[in-house]
Amino acid sequence: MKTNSGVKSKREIAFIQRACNITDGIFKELIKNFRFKTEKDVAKFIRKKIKENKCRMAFRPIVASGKNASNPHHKPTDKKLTGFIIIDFGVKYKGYCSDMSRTIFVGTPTKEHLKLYKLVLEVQRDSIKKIRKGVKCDELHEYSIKSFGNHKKYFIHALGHGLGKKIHENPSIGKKKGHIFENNMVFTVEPGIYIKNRFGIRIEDTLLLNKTTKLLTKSRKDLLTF
Ligand SMILES: [Mn+2]
Repeated sequence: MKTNSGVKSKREIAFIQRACNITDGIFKELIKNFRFKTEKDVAKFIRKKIKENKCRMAFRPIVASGKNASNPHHKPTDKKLTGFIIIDFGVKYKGYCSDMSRTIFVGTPTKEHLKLYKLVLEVQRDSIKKIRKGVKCDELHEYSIKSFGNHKKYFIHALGHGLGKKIHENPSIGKKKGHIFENNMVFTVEPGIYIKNRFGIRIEDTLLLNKTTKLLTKSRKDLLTF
């Protein structure tokens, strides 16, 4: 087995599943105790919980509120939480990464907010359904863009990426050609919408392809409002 093929061993998959379970646990605690005021408050909580679980960060957590969420790589600030909040984090368990994004809402969402949240969720579900052994990764990316319909110009990054010891590994699920889904690949599917100076929405899970596609991160995806 080529180490950079994106195909993982049983042992590697078990470690990634554990990292994903810990990620789900941290998210559950986060929403149970949601009294945070700023992006940094949320990021600090996540970092504390990662340490308590004897893990490392897979990458610096992204917490992006309101306009800041229109930048997919935003760094947490002292900005007060308002509107859509993208929370993107992962842990490293025995050297193996998880990666998950959820978008929650602080305040009262409008009809447009609800409609767009639903759209991102549907694009994620429809894209996941298409994944089979032999499917070309760039064609899945293309399919997800089309699924955004009139909103496709707001989807500005790749649909997903493999992960393992590193947070970005093969396969690449974007414009790049030559990557094909195979059994025992672990990867993310993370469609999003980024409307400059307004808001952003991203929903991301870590998944395993093993005949069917299984979610390794299982946190709830209904729009939580606080
Ligand atoms: Mn990711």
